Formats: sequence, C-alpha cells, structure tokens
Amino acid sequence: MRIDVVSIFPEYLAPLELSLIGKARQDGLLELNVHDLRTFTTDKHRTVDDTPYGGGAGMVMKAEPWAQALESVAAAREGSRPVLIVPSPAGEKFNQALAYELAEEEQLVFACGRYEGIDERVIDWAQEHFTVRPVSLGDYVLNGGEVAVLAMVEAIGRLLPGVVGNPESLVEESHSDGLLEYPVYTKPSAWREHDVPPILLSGNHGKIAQWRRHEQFRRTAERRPDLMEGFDAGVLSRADRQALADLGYDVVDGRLKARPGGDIEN
Ligand code: JEB
Repeated sequence: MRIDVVSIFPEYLAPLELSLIGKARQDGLLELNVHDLRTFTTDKHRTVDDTPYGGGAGMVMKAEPWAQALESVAAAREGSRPVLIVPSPAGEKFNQALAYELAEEEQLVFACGRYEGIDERVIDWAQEHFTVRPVSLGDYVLNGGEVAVLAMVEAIGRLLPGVVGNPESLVEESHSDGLLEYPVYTKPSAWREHDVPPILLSGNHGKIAQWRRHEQFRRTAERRPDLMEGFDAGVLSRADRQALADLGYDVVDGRLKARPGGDIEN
C-alpha cells in the first residue's frame, strides 16, 4: 500500500516513523510519504489560507495549493483511482469496518486541513481524480486533521499483511466480534491487595473461555450498551444466554434486546 499525507505541519506526522508503522515501512510493506502543502504555493508568502466568504470567524484553506498537491500525489500512481480521505468533524465516523475496507486499497491520500477547514470546492473537484471520503475520528473537536490521520494510519497499517507479527491477535481483539475485550492480567498473581481472578489460575481452559466471554458481555453492557442491541445472538450457548439474562438482556428474533424493566437504561 502507498499512503500520501498532505499537511502544513509535516513534522506532526513524525510518529509514523516509529514502532509498528515505522517497521512496516522499513520492511517495504508500506510506502508512506508526507508532503508539505506550502511547497505547492506560488506566492512569496506561501499563503495557504484566506478569509471566509459570507463572513464569520477564522480562516479557510485556499483551493489552489490543495489542487496542486493532490494532482501531484495522484499522478504518482497513474491508472488507479486513489481514495482521498479528508478528516473532518463533519465526516462519516471512522471505525474498524472502515479500517478493514481502506486496508484493501492500493493508494490512500490523507488531506489534513487546519483553521476552519478546506474550501469545499476542493472536495467537489477531487471527485474527478479520487474516491473522496470525508471521515471523522469521533464527536469531539480537534484543531486539524493530523491527529486523526495518525490514528487512522495506525488502525489501517496494522491490518496490512505481515505488519502485525501474529495475525491471530487481530482476530480476538476489540470490535472484531462487536463486543469489548475481556480484562487481562499478568504476574504477580497477588499485587497490592488485588488478586488475579482465580479462574485464570485454574488451568480449566473451557471455564476460562466462558469467564472471559461473560466479562465481555458484562463490560459491553456497562460501558457500551449501544453495542449490545443488535449483537448477533445466533451463536450463543445456554451459559451465554443465562449470563446475558442476568445482565438484563433477552434474545428476540436472533438479536439481543434489553429487557423492559431490566437494569439496562440506554
Ligand atoms: C479534522 C479540523 C475545525 C470546525 C471545528 C474545528 C481541519 N473528529 C474530529 N474532530 N475534529 C476534526 C476531526 C477529524 N477527523 C477535524 C480536520 C480539521 C478538525 N479542523 C478544525 C474545523 N471545523 C480543521
């Protein structure tokens, strides 16, 4: 996969040199280029912003430097249609399903805006060259797209073949089965008056698997009740159903449903 990132703060993307993603680049699994938007300006002051039409606070990023930058990164891979990801508080929410989808692409281009965002005509124009996806990291306000790109590149990069050493660790983890992860522990078994749950020391792998699954249900019901409704209940054991009943969930038409009058209040 090839990834191009365009930003007025290319140093902000320096962490992509490190750790898993840095290793993937060294191993040739990922080609990542960061471009300084200002190198695509032509005026003496290397201007990238101007005042908004219609008035209002703040500045807006000018269209032409963006068009120059995006044409340059699109030309680098002729013949294919790269995906242009535009981080924006007004985008579709980034999630694991989108990470998997984007991990299949040949080329991703990330356009990091700043100020009040990028002149909307860039988004319209870019559809001629790219599949354009405005994407939000979540419902909170950042100052620009760079932090969102760090998160998305890490989430996508670790799904590329060969990047994560043990692919089995991708299977078990959070959100691949729609539930939160079970809690994990390591040595010592007794620590500052807090013991590891004894079942984990029992050596009974059937019981341990069941306990972990029930911890996933318990945590998800407590912290993310939105993930419980609609969970595919088609694969539940009797023990699973009992644990879920204790948490206030019944199975209705193959889906979980919070029992009216149960503990769960969404
Ligand atoms: C992404 C950005 C800004 C209104 C307020 C602030 C470019 N989850 C997210 N929150 N905020 C952003 C984001 C993502 N992804 C985000 C790009 C830009 C915020 N701003 C500041 C723009 N409009 C500028």
